Amino acid sequence: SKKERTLAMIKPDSITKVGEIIQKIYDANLIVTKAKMTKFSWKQAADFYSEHQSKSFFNNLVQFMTSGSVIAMELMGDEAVSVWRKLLGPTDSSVAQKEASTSLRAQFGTDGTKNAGHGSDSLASAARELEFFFPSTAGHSPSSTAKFTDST
Ligand code: YYY
Ligand code: MG
Repeated sequence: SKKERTLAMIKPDSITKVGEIIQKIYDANLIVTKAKMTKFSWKQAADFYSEHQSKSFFNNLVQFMTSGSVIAMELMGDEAVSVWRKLLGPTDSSVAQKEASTSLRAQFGTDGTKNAGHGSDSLASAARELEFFFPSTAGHSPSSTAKFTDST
């Protein structure tokens, strides 16, 4: 198995569960190597989910993602991308709640939109999404890379 990095996010509905979620991450042999608590603007949430901009659920999704704070984390470990998505469970929390094995979306999510967390779906997505929250500055001017710099 190979060491990977992935972007995990605790969504606004589960922000108070951060302790339990970090414990599950640790129990799954992943470590949190970066973390940031922040709040999406409408534009930032729409940019983050731009692959879904043509979907019927897009406005509901952006509405939910801007409804409170989120915690973005870089996770590292063997097969981090798939291990974290497995911890999350099925996208729709009501489906997750019907599965035999428990998952974060089963425990903390509500429905197909309010579903507790996000996980990158591939190494390419992970690279893009990690850069979104934790921009590297090497070889770039800060203004062109700081996509998620707090305004305060
Ligand atoms: O990667 P994952 O989060 O499991 O699902 P996606 O298909 O990428 O959808 C992203 C996000 O959009 C999902 O976590 C909730 C929301 N969503 C929704 O509100 N309604 C749907 N029918 C499908 C997805
Ligand atoms: Mg996805």
